Amino acid sequence: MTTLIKNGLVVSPQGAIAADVLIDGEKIAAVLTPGDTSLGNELTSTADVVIDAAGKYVIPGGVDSHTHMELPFGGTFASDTFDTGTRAAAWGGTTTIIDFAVQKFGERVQDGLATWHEKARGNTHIDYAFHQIIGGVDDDSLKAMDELVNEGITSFKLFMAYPGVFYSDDGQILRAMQTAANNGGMIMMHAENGIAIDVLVSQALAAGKTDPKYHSLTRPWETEAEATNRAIMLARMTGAPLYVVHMSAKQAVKILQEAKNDAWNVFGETCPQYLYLSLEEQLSQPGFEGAKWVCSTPLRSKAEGHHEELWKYLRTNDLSIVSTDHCPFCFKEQKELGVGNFSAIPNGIGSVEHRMDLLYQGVVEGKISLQRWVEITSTTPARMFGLYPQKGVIAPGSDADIVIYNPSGRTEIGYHKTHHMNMDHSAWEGFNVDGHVDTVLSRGAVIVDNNAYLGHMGHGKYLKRGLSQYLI
Ligand code: DUC
Ligand code: ZN
Ligand code: ZN
Repeated sequence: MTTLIKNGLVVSPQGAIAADVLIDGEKIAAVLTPGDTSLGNELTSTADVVIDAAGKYVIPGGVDSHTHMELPFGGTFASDTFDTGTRAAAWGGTTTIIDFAVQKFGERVQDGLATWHEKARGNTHIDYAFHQIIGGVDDDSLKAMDELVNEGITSFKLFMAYPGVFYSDDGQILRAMQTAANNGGMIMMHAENGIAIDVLVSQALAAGKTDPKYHSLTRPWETEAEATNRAIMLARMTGAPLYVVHMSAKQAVKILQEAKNDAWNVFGETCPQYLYLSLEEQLSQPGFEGAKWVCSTPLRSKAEGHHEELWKYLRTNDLSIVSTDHCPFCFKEQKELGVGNFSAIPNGIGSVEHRMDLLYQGVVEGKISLQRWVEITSTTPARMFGLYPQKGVIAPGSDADIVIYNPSGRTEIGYHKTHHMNMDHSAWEGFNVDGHVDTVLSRGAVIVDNNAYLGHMGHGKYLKRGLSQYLI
């Protein structure tokens, strides 16, 4: 089957051009200058389906390179399955996710990965790939890292936080980095000083400070900046590339910037929550309400200027990617596990459905350019994690993952509005934004059109990834 998307403005990191996009089956066949009859004229005049994108942007489908479907955390599990989470992603114009397979402490890496394949296989609405969390660095898991790189899992997340759960000490981190330096893999780091945080948490609780806001106050920016610096230095010692996930403190990004300026292979990611939500406005809401916004790294103070600095770092490419760290928990019975003790609130916010819209708001407000929007939400994540040019670009031969985005549309975000995630609330309630995801194609199939869902579970395919295409 052939589909022609006509009259739209095709946006890439290089610019925006008026072009028609011809799709043949699951792939993009041609990107044509409107009115050009020298190439593909016959094909375009006989396309089975024609979609008129006049006045709209035609962009590569979003690539969310940081999600946690069904993550075990704090005695419960993230509430989105691969079914509900990828369906919500599709609604919001994300056509690929990279989720984190988990090696729990004491488990073999391969067994953790097999569990993740079982959770996802046949259950996703869009294409998906995996990173691997290494929850216990030892000889066996280091060997497994080599095996996984050959199987298309080319990035490994380590934690400097959560002692006794996912935590790795510096020696373990160094060994994993040495392994990655050797096999070409990327080390992804949750950079917070978990040992110091645990002391601050105990002291706060002992002093009767139990409200959700203390989650942020016991994880001050210094704990993120110190860990970021340490991770960079350890990576430097080994030559491993380093990708620091969910950065929220401006001081931590400043440290990363210095290493980038020295041309080291270090990269940073932030998430919509750190660009919009804050300690003052959300996490400090009265009573237990703030639990909705407990995530790690934590929401930070707007008064301290983190939010504006992060937007700036997105413009300067010191931050390369905006992913979601999608890790949803219901308020009832999940967030509520932490009533009277903020440290027992499961950490995470659900955003997989709203990332493209929330970041487009940055374009509307003049914080990033239209091209940069596409770059940080689609093209760079695809290149960073070895999926390009299959994903992240509208070009002949690439998968026909395409979003037709309407800049004149409007999206009202909220639990009873544009919310399809498996949560009983929205961390984004009341965010009404310009722009609307009108149509979404995944490998040539229209899965969302005009507020109707046309996709189905099982459509998504597993993607084996190559090495990062950013390494120097
Ligand atoms: N941070 C979160 O907010 N949730 C899951 C794990 C993490 O690192
Ligand atoms: Zn993390
Ligand atoms: Zn995460």
